[in-house]
Amino acid sequence: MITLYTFPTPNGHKASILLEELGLKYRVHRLDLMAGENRSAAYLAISPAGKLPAVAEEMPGGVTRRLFGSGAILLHYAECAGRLLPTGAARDETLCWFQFGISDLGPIAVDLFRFAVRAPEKIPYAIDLYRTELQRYYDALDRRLGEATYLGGDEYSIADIACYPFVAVAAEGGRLNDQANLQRWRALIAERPAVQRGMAVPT
Ligand SMILES: N[C@@H](CCC(=O)N[C@@H](CS)C(=O)NCC(=O)O)C(=O)O
Repeated sequence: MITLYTFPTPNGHKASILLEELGLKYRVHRLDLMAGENRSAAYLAISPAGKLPAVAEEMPGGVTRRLFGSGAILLHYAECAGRLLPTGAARDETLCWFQFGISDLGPIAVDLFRFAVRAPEKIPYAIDLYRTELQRYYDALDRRLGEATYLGGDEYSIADIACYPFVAVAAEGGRLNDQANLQRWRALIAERPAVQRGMAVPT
């Protein structure tokens, strides 16, 4: 059985969308961040920096597999299932946009949130820097989606899952008005029943 340790955030939603898309059976453990559960010794044994999402999977022979970070979770289960990661010509583009979602789009969106919303003291330089950088990423996604249906090409893949939750947050905030291709793609992904279920985890 797979246990998904998560919280309602874009990084957590990447993992729950993936598990829903693959139809894998899993139980959800909603981390109590307010109580510091993600910094407990038990959770640090699964996710060494106390970050979510993470997965613990009971394997035959009493062994537990742990995976931490949305990227590792997406890649691992897509490879195991032989789905959502093309093996042919689209693999390179899929991996590039997958990585873009994990290491560019996600971290910059989180940093903008920290400086623009969370920071007790608002620093205009930092807010402008992250807002401009994030805009640059939305523009890159928009150009790519002007030439292909999905980020990897003709097929829906882990590249789309790696980017979608952060794009959905931007769309809800009314920040995608100039990116028609990105809006078209967001609506297409949002229609998927597995995406709708994954975005509702944890309840
Ligand atoms: N690179 C990681 C980033 C994970 C991350 O930053 N998770 C945030 C939630 S979106 C978190 O764990 N926040 C709680 C904390 O930092 O204590 C991934 O893609 O999963």
